[in-house]
Formats: sequence, structure tokens, C-alpha cells
Amino acid sequence: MRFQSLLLALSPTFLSYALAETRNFNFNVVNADLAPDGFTRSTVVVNGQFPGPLISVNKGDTVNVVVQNNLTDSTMRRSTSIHWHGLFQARNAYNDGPSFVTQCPISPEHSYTYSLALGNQTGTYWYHSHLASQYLDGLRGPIASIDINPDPEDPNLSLYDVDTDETVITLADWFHRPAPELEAEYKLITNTASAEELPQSGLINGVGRTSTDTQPARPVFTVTPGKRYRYRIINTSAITRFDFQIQGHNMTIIEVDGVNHVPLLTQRLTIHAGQRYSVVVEANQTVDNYWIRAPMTARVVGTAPTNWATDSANVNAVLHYEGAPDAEPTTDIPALTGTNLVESDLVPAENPAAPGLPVAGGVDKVFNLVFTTAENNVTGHGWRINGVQYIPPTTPTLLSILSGARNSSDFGTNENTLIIDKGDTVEINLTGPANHPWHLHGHTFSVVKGVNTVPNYVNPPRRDVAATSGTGLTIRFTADNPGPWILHCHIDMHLEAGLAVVFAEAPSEIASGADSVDPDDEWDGLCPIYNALPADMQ
Ligand SMILES: *[C@@H]1O[C@H](CO)[C@@H](O)[C@H](O)[C@H]1NC(C)=O
Ligand SMILES: *[C@@H]1O[C@H](CO)[C@@H](O)[C@H](O)[C@H]1NC(C)=O
Ligand SMILES: *[C@@H]1O[C@H](CO)[C@@H](O)[C@H](O)[C@H]1NC(C)=O
Ligand SMILES: *[C@@H]1O[C@H](CO)[C@@H](O)[C@H](O)[C@H]1NC(C)=O
Ligand SMILES: *[C@@H]1O[C@H](CO)[C@@H](O)[C@H](O)[C@H]1NC(C)=O
Ligand SMILES: *[C@@H]1O[C@H](CO)[C@@H](O)[C@H](O)[C@H]1NC(C)=O
Ligand SMILES: *[C@@H]1O[C@H](CO)[C@@H](O)[C@H](O)[C@H]1NC(C)=O
Ligand SMILES: *[C@@H]1O[C@H](CO)[C@@H](O)[C@H](O)[C@H]1NC(C)=O
Ligand SMILES: *[C@@H]1O[C@H](CO)[C@@H](O)[C@H](O)[C@H]1NC(C)=O
Ligand SMILES: [Cu+2]
Repeated sequence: MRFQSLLLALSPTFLSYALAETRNFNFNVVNADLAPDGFTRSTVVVNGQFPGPLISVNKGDTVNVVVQNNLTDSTMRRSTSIHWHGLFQARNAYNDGPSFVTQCPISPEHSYTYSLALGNQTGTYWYHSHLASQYLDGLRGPIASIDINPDPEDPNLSLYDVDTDETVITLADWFHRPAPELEAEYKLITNTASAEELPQSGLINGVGRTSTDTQPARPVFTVTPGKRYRYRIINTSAITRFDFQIQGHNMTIIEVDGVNHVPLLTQRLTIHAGQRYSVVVEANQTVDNYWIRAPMTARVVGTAPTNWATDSANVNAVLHYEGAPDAEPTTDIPALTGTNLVESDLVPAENPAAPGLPVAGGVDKVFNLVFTTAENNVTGHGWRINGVQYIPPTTPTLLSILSGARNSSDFGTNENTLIIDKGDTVEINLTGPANHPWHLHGHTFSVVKGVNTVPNYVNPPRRDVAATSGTGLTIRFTADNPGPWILHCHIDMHLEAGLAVVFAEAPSEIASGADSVDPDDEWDGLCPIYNALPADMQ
């Protein structure tokens, strides 16, 4: 239930203190045989379930997640690390999660506790493995600050009535073969066409179908006529994007990657890997059952490898009105109709301007990053940024900084590490093929130029994942969060094949002073334990 009237009667300041608490979660990372689309395979999952458990929290909470690594299946990675996608992690970069950027992986039969202070962040986030391509094997799940304690300062609280665990919608692509096998195949030097490894199915809240296997019941989202629902849609995919539409209903977008945006009505939307949208849907149509559709599209080039079996349009759920028959809609699944969301129409609710001056390059630092494919006989088929393929170091970037690294030249060439100073306004121009979704850790950024051809410095969308259009992508942010933050393509195979740079943001401030990052003893122990492992346990 909602406590809206009570909450609005209290002062926001009092509330943020009154509601903030410490919440503890136990994540047992295990191998489990699951069949989310009817086909049984061994997986890497939290507490035996896919998607992983919802972390339901309030503004201001501190979240402790004890990750126990109980992985045993040697066809997949045995170690692990978890990234908390979208959390800023101020002074807490050591708990951000990407292996070899901010930590060494958690070894089998060991545990590590991630302590996450949410600060003033609200909205919708997710977590996933950030070791090699392990999240394809299942380690992904949602985080949301929701219902029992809605953010009392949410400017759009009055726009919706229902926001619960049941209104979180995770979309995922699902693979039938283990990630290491897919990764090796993708990187083969003979894969000169850069052909993608493609999923076998798309899942909505962990349920999907393939045309060949048994057909699990479709997920059902039940609504009470007259109520307005805040659905939090999370694209946890590793490669595919989804087009999302609810038959007979429009959606009003109010949140984009944790940032409140001015309400925008849309008939459907495209959501890229890593992105989130909160939409309000009003259950004001004839009592009936309606199709929720999320057909997948993969950014495929070349000839797909032999495992291509995607039934890409068979990603459907049911919007069920109370009072309607307990059945699927009687109509055929309709084609997508109406107008799609145009990302550049989104306007942040607060302080919408991009940092810096409203002219190209009107910032303290400009990075022009050109990305291309390239092959060599050592690392195989890969991706390069300005000619460099990112290959993770054995010493995590954070540890190098704490040990004295300050300049780009203090890092290996393949670490592709770029320095920014505290307080810098930063512009990044990414030039390369379309539909690569770029994610920056530690920040949200202004999408100055995405699908729009004329840069918008006045009120561009603000988020933490944005895809390149045919004309590249220009983003801006302010360096107000010292830490090593990776910027990478969220198509997981591309990241593994080198499509990343790391920003060492304010390295001196990371090492000492009021903004410093001080890892605990448990973190200090991760590298020695991991480095002592035989290769098949890593
Ligand atoms: C994980 O391993 C720990 C330590 O060996 C054990 O105590 C625990 O029961 C295991 N949990 C699961 C879910 O396997
Ligand atoms: C949240 O806190 C961060 C870090 O202190 C600050 O930069 C940001 O402006 C705050 N945002 C809001 C909406 O208060
Ligand atoms: C929702 O929030 C936006 C941004 O603050 C504001 O412009 C709009 O008026 C709000 N709508 C309602 C119905 O409160
Ligand atoms: C998820 O992201 C992938 C990769 O960008 C994209 O192809 C897919 O359409 C996204 N899903 C949705 C529902 O937008
Ligand atoms: C959805 O929006 C479109 C465009 O504004 C409008 O024509 C249509 O009637 C709306 N549909 C519903 C069910 O509100
Ligand atoms: C249903 O709700 C939508 C979105 O709030 C609104 O645009 C539409 O006019 C409503 N339709 C009816 C029949 O009330
Ligand atoms: C960065 O991108 C903007 C917008 O596309 C462009 O106008 C500008 O020339 C680029 N900056 C540099 C230094 O190339
Ligand atoms: C890889 O090695 C083969 C055989 O030595 C050579 O013909 C080929 O040019 C090499 N390819 C690259 C990309 O270096
Ligand atoms: C970093 O490089 C700059 C310019 O090359 C140099 O002045 C500075 O001393 C270097 N700092 C360190 C810590 O090596
Ligand atoms: Cu990519």
C-alpha cells in the first residue's frame, strides 16, 4: 500500500532521515539449472533465481549486499564481481564492481560485502556481473526505490497510484550456450565480419519462449480499472534492444535512468541495453486482456554465427484488467503501431542545461573517441578506441591510483586510461557505427547530440546510457565524483573485445583528502586471493 497522504504531510527533510535505514541482502551466487524459455541450461544466478532478487530501497538508504561465491560449474567463469549500474558511489568507487577497474574478482568459496550508500539518488537501477561476459549466463537483476516509501520529493508522485515490486519489468536477452564459449567464438580472428553472438530468446521478468521448446506461461501484469501504474522498465540485455508497447494504452515517461524528466507521452519506446524508463500507464480502457509487446532487435552485422535461432518477436506479456477472463487476449499479437519515443524530446525536470558553454568544445576537456573494429593474431577479433583495444590490467585501476599512478603514461597502453581533473567540465565525442549503447560509471551525462543532428546545450536528456546514432554521440558531464570510471559499450561482447576507456577522475583526490576513496581490509584481500587461483578457478 501507499502512504502518500502521510508522506506529503511531513517535511521532506524529516522524511529522508526518518525513512533512511540500512538494508542487508544475502546474494548466494550459484550455478542452477533453469529453463526460463523452456530450454534447460546451467546458469550463474543469485539465490538460484533469474532475474536476481529485486533490491527494493528508499532514498537515503545504505544497502549491504553480502556476495557469497558458490560457483562450481567450470564451463563458465568461477569468480565474479557485481556492478550496481547507475549508482554514483561517491567516495565509494571501490564498491562499483567492474573487475580490474575498481576491484579484483571475488574468488570461488569466498565472499565480499558491497556497501552501497544511495545518497540522494532515486529511481530505477540494476545490477549485473562485471567480470568478462558472465552476465549473459544470468547474473542480473533490478534495483528500485519504490512503493512502501515513495520518494516524497518525487515531483510526479501525484501522477500515479501504484508502484510496487509487481510493477518492475525487466527485459533480458537469453542465451542457450555458456558465455565463455560465445566470447571465444566472437573473438575468433576469422570473425572478420564482426558477426554477433545472438540470443535464443527474449525474457520479460525471467520468462520467455522459443519456437522449439516448451512454452512457459506468459507473465501477467494485473491492473485495477481506474488506477494509474508506474512501470519501471529495465533493459538488462547483453546485446539486444527492445521496442516496448502496451496494446491500446499510451505511456507517460517520467524517469530516465534515475533522472526525473518532464512527463512525455509516447505510444512506444526503444530501450537499449542498460537503460531504464519509468512510465505511467492509466488502466482506463475496456476491462479486458491486452498484449504487452517487446520484440527484440540485435545490432547484427555480417552473417550471424551458427547459433542464430532467435524468435525475436516472441517476447510478450499480458496486461490483465481485474474482472477480465484469466486468459491471454483473444486478439492476435498486434504489430507495433504509432509513434516511437524520440530520445532527444526528453527534458530533465531539474537543472536541464548541459555543463559548459553552449558551443561545441565549450568545456574544460574534450575527448574525441573514434571506435572501429580491428583484428590481430594475439587478441583476435576486437574493437578499438582511437586505435587501442582495452584489455583489463591485472592490477585494478583504483589500486594503481592508490599506489601513485597519476598520468595516462602511468598506466599500460591497453588500459586506455584518460585523466580528468576535479571540477572539469567534460565533452566526449564518440564517433563510430550506430546503435552502440555507451555507459559511463559514476555519473549521469547530458546527451548533447544523439539522434538530434543539431547539438542541444539548453535542455538535453540526462541519463547514464545512450546509443550512438548514425552521426555519433556527444555527451557532457562535470567531474564532481573522484574515482576511476569506465566508459564502455553495453553490448557485452563488445566490451569484452575491447570497446572501453577508463577515466581516472581526479586521481590525486582519489588518493587523499576529503574526497578520497579508502577501501576496507576485505577489498585489500581480493587481489591476493584471486591472483593465487589457477586459471580455471578465475
Ligand atoms: C555457499 O557456501 C557457503 C560456504 O561454503 C555455505 O555455507 C552455503 O550454505 C552455500 N550456500 C548455497 C546457497 O549453496
Ligand atoms: C545529489 O548529490 C550530489 C552529490 O552530493 C550532488 O552533486 C547533486 O547535485 C545532488 N542532486 C540533487 C538532485 O540534489
Ligand atoms: C511532473 O514533474 C515535472 C517536472 O518537475 C513537472 O514539470 C510536472 O508539472 C509534474 N507533473 C505533475 C502532474 O505534477
Ligand atoms: C535493450 O538494449 C539493446 C541493446 O542496445 C537493444 O537492442 C534493445 O532494443 C533494448 N531493449 C529494449 C526493450 O529497448
Ligand atoms: C495515444 O496517443 C495518441 C497520440 O496522441 C492518440 O491519438 C491516442 O488516442 C491515444 N490512445 C489512448 C488509448 O489514449
Ligand atoms: C486514458 O488515459 C490516458 C492517459 O492518461 C488519457 O490520455 C486518455 O484520454 C484516457 N482515456 C479515457 C477514455 O479516459
Ligand atoms: C564534438 O561534437 C560536437 C557536436 O557533434 C561538434 O560540434 C564538435 O565539433 C565536436 N568537437 C570536436 C572537438 O571535434
Ligand atoms: C595472422 O597470421 C596469419 C598467418 O601468420 C597472417 O597471414 C595474417 O595476416 C595475420 N593476421 C593479422 C590480422 O595480423
Ligand atoms: C604528469 O605529467 C605532467 C606533464 O607531462 C608532469 O608535469 C607531471 O609531473 C606528471 N605527474 C606525475 C605524478 O608523474
Ligand atoms: Cu557496441
